[in-house]
Amino acid sequence: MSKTKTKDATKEQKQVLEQLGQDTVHEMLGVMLTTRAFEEKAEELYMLGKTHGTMHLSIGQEASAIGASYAMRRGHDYLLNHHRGHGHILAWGSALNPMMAEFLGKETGYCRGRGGSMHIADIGRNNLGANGIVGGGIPIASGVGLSCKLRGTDQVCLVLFGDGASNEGAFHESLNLASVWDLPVIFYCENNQYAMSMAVDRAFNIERISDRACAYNIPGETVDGNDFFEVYDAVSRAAARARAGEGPSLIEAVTYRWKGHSRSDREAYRTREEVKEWRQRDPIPRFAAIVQAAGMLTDEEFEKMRANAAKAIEEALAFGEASPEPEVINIMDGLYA
Ligand SMILES: Cc1ncc(C[n+]2csc(CCOP(=O)(O)OP(=O)(O)O)c2C)c(N)n1
Ligand SMILES: [Mg+2]
Repeated sequence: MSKTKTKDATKEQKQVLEQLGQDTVHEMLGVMLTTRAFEEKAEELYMLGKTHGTMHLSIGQEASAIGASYAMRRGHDYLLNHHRGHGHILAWGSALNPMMAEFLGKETGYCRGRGGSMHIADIGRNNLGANGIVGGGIPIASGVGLSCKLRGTDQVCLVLFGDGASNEGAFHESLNLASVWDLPVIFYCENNQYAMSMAVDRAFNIERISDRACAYNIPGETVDGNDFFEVYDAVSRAAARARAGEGPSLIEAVTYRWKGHSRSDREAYRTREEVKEWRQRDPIPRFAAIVQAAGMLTDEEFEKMRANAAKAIEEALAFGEASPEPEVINIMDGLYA
């Protein structure tokens, strides 16, 4: 880790880390490392044909998941994640074993093996899951926000979606309604520069996706999605605003996916140099270096976290592999019409 050491942590960064406390900061680093290890294993399992359906990796986007989730009251507030969502689910505090089991399509998985990689919901923690329809979570979030408002709770709904999703009609309709009704929703766009093979500079004629907030008279802000502190700060402010009854916000987190859109992607639309350049902005050592500069992490502790993450993945894999497949007789369970 010493190779990536930054000069120092700023006063503001130290303040945030102190407020969170060392245990939480270590937990967050652990989740980032576990997410990375989960996805590296997921890729391996996919190549071995041990999983079904498709898979979207968020390697390189870990600071976004952690920063956004830890700024919320995870488990009390609502989350709608998206297809590239392994990191969102772990950051929201869900358990690794049922997650790995779901990935493997086993009965012990969060959705009893019916959902797989893309549909891991954890309703017990108010994670309402992802959607196979790009942007499908965005109108649901406005509905959740309306529900919170009508029930008079203090909950806020965080909905995550990609740059591609923000070019859909449902995005505009949902922001409009949430704004008109002052709904407690945080619209959080992970701009990872591509929607499948479509680069953002070919898909948008505006400088920033967050500029669209002004059309709905709500705050819009762009942050460095690979910087935990920027994400955490923006989402914290948006959550406070929503909780105070002041309505929704739009946040754009600029980040990058290191891997292809899905495993079948030949990545003909970007250069190796571009990927290499973004790999140097790895959000995990970047955050770890600041935590270390703030005196809250040693090299030994970081190495131990890395080892713990690898061990947890092996244990989860053993759990998943030993779990039963869903039985055909139960195939209609959970199906509603
Ligand atoms: C309505 C709809 N259109 C198209 C697709 C096919 N599709 C799946 S993921 C994806 C790209 C989404 O890009 P973005 O929203 O930027 O998220 P990212 O994959 O980059 O995380 C597309 C076009 C779909 N699933 N649903
Ligand atoms: Mg994208």
